[in-house]
Amino acid sequence: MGKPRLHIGDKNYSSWSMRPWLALRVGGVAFEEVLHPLPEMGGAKPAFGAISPNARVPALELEDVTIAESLAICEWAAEQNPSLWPKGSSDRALARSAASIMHSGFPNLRNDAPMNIRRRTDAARMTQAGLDDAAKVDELWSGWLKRSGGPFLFGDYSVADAMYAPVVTRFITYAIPRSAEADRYMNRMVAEPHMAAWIAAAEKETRQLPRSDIA
Ligand SMILES: N[C@@H](CCC(=O)N[C@@H](CS)C(=O)NCC(=O)O)C(=O)O
Repeated sequence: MGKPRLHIGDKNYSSWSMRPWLALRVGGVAFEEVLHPLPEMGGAKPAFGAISPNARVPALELEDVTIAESLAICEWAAEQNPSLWPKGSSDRALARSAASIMHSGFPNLRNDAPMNIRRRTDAARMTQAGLDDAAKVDELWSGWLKRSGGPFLFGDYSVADAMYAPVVTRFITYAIPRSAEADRYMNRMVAEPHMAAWIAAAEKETRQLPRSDIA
């Protein structure tokens, strides 16, 4: 079989694509990436329906099936390389819980502060609900780091870190206030070579999405 193909959106904007891309890269799982421009708000929808069962990216195309949903793709990556989840059963359960909390949560933070790696603006544009979501993320990160002793949320880099990676970039883009512990974690995350490579590629992209760049 050829390499799995990961369909992703623009690296500057596609937060959901970033997560499994990181899990696959950190896990050392070989794959090809296929980048599809994300649609403009109200613009013509690209043919993501032909790529993925949920008509969204990311999607991982295997020989026999295509896997939709970022967290499911991360789980597949962790089946190829089990070190993407912590070893101990309680730690593994907690890391899975952390990843699920991110996958289903923090809607106000996501709405107020769409991922835009290149941009530098400020948190004044965010609602109190969005800032409250960010403060909750900070509290969770700090608690998990205290419990594990770091350097990543559950010790070694895990799927949980990949799931929170786009939030790290949002804290930077929107200069969201954070604790010293969260700041140190963010510095470790952006220095991680695969995340640094994604950020460098995002910074080279020139396409703009007005809903994120002008709003
Ligand atoms: N729950 C999905 C969310 C995927 C998602 O919303 N992807 C966005 C790009 S980051 C998308 O495909 N948007 C295209 C559209 O809305 O038509 C996941 O975890 O993968």
